[in-house]
Amino acid sequence: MALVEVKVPDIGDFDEVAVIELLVKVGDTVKAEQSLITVESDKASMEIPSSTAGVVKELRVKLGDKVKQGSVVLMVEASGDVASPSSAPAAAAAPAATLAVTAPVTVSAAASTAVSGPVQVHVPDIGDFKDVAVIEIFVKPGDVIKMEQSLITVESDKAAMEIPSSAAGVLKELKVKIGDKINIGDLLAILEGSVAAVAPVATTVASAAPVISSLPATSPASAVAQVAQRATAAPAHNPGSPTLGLPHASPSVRKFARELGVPLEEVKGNGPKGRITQDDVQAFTKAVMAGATQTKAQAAKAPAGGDGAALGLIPWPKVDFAKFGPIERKEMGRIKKISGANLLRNAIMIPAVTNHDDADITELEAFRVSTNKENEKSGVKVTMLAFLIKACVAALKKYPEFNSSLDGDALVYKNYWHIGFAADTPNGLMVPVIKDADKKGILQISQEMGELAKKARDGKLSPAEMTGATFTISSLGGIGGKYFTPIINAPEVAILGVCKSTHEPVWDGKQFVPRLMLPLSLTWDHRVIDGAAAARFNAYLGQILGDFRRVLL
Ligand code: CAO
Repeated sequence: MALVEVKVPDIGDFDEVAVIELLVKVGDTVKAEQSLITVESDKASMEIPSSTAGVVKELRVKLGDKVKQGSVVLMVEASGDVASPSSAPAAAAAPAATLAVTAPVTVSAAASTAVSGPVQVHVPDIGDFKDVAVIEIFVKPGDVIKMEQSLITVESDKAAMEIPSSAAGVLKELKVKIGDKINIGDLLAILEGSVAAVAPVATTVASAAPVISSLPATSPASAVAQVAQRATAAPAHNPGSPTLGLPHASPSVRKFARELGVPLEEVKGNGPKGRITQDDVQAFTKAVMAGATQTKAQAAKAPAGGDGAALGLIPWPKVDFAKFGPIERKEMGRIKKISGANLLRNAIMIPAVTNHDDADITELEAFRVSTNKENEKSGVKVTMLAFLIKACVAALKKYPEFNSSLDGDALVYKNYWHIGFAADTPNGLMVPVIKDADKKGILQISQEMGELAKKARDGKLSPAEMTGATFTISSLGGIGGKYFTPIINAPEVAILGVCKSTHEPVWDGKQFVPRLMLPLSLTWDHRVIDGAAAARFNAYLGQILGDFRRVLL
């Protein structure tokens, strides 16, 4: 079978365009007309199709190479299905013909004339493209349209382009909708008002400056200035932010995204110059499926307190309890409702894991009891929770990711240590915060805790006293229990649950001795923290509680 050179076809006025994407690799079987590479100039990008079918034997270009008409892209072992001269080159040259009219050169302000009244905007000369589909509409009736502002995007199977307005004014009527197939001369829109319309002669040229693929539309007046700028730095894709044009992606990637229903404007591009690649679309899809991220549409539909419908769950069971016995219905309090909605979100959205461990607090408890005796008259009672707060600060400093928060794809490490503690109140669960716990001693922490817990029970906590925590401790030690699985207080990434200490027989290497063991349950966000780090955190916490002198090491 013959080895065939596949060359860059006629790409019009475009000379020395950069290869920004390789869409095939050696060993791939390609069809005639299949896209092989994407090239990009400062104004447009397009995919270069294969003129023949076969197996790719050698790639003659790499990312960043500059190519022009006639450059060899790759060597193909032809399967015999070589596109006929009449069809293949023509098809390959189709985008080229379009590109040839994209030069933003000819219109000057002098070409414009002031007119008023309704102005029809037609589809300009878009080259060889016929019956191209409208895939995006940027404007709506009532919008004030500037000259050359992009109105719609059309897309063929090889390229996409924005169609600019040939006039300025208020949009009265849009004559196309998504999915419509359009051709040169079709009526696009009717504008009204005192408008400056491009003179007819210029219209054909200037408004025939469609911007292919993803770069924003260029106004002729500013085109020359922008050319130099874009030649070195194409606009970086800023996911999530409103853009005038399309996200920075090739037509095939956009088609791929459309097929999956992926909102491309929310995908972060990791390709050259922030370009969105097929891998980026796949990674975004996986993240959404795994629940690690949400599309904006999903976030908008998220349940407030919910019945689970938005999560695709079966409805909450509705039972007529009165059928089974006497009942009394009481509306839940405000705090319970608020904390309930927060707990639900945190339980659903955080991939949480809990590690259980025990700390030997025999000596620490003896110290606590003696400290309380010494300070009897001060009125400040020291409980184990104050020591736990101090020990947690030390562990958070040693393992800073536990003191961080997720912000998109970034972790925010906080260089302050504000510790929240869950307080049981008649109105429900409240979490007052000990600010700057790293700078405070056990006695001060105990005193503040007492005051904050009282305020919580009296419903007198200020918002400032309940915000800013970097880590939370939930202690049920005064009540009982062995272990439990506390729910992380987002946007924190971990929480420590503490239960009642008990004397247990512990093997000291020779014999069992009675030791006071404190059960610890650490829940952590698996997106941020690994199991090994969590085990180390717990182990270190246990060591400190066993001997606080370790904090000094
Ligand atoms: N093991 C054994 N005893 C413990 C202990 C532990 N881990 N922690 C506290 N105790 C003891 C104290 O020493 C105290 O004993 P004495 O009365 O004999 O001195 C007694 O239990 C009561 O302590 P406390 O609960 O008043 O004090 P605290 O500092 O431990 O806790 C506060 C303060 C506000 C956190 C607590 O009162 C509280 O509200 N806890 C509940 C938190 C909660 O609801 N968490 C669940 C959240 S998830 O739904």
